[in-house]
Amino acid sequence: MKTKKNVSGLYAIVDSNYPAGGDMVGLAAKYVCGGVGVLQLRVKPLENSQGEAERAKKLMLSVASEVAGFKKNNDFILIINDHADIACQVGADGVHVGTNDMPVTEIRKTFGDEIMIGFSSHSAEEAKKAWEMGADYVAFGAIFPTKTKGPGHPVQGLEKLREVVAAASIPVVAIGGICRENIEGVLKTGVSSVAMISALALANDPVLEAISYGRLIRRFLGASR
Ligand code: TZP
Ligand code: MG
Repeated sequence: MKTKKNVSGLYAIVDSNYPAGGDMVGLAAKYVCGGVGVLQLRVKPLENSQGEAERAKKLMLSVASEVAGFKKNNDFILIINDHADIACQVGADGVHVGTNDMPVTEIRKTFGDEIMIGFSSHSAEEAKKAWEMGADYVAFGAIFPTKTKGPGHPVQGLEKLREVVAAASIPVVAIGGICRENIEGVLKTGVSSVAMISALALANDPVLEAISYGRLIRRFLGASR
């Protein structure tokens, strides 16, 4: 059996709506060039209709197939948001799901032990479910206010993040509104990894930004562990 790698360091997310209509493969290439440890591809339907869900899934398959090709010459963990079947089809490392997706236990049963499973949690109770169900890592957020997830999304703050990290038996990935001004507080909680969408996608030079955040995170986690 393949040994599963642990999620750690900078976790970059390429989101189809951020920027809307952007070149997902091009941005993924930049993050890989910037040495990210983990890269997630995220394509959300723009509206609640079967046609739109199909369009989004088709786009995901095409982007994921291309980005999986980068794994030949680069060492990074590739995660597909929502679609375990696409993750397996393109040879990605894992899938990331939330409470409204295929349950973690069912993904395990269907796709086996080798697939890495990440679970999105938005409360300490939901986070606990992640390790109880057999996920490999848990994402917790939004830590800070963020426009990327849309309005009405609960903000958890650093204190709750600290509690989740202390209770967790699997790596914790912090997400939501994390940027240069607040990342040190996040790293001090003992998280394994920091996920970002806008702080990387909006940078003048996403390659340099990924390199810089990656170094900062490694330096901090290396020094404190
Ligand atoms: N889940 C919780 S917050 C969030 C997601 C997908 C958005 C993260 O984006 P950003 O731009 O890094 O705040
Ligand atoms: Mg989902």
